Amino acid sequence: MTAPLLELYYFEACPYCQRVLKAIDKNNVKVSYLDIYENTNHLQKLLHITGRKTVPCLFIDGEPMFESLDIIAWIENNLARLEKNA
Ligand SMILES: N[C@@H](CCC(=O)N[C@@H](CS)C(=O)NCC(=O)O)C(=O)O
Repeated sequence: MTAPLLELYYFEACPYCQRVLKAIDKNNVKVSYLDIYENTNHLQKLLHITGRKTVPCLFIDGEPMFESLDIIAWIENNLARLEKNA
């Protein structure tokens, strides 16, 4: 089974994003990061796909998940099948 592709829309100063980033870091999970204020194209894409600009938003194989605590729980419950950083 291939690992799901993970893309996190976030921005640095967001405390909810920070707790997700911490969980990703702690578990060494491989994620693509899209800072919505560093690159406003990311913000436009988030808005276009979800109709919202709320972060954190984790795309799991293209499906958006909001809510930092839901995202952290999902990561922890799916660790075995997630790709890790080398
Ligand atoms: N309950 C949410 C709160 C997320 C949240 O409020 N994020 C703020 C940034 S710190 C945001 O994106 N606000 C803009 C918006 O929702 O349009 C979570 O835990 O993820």
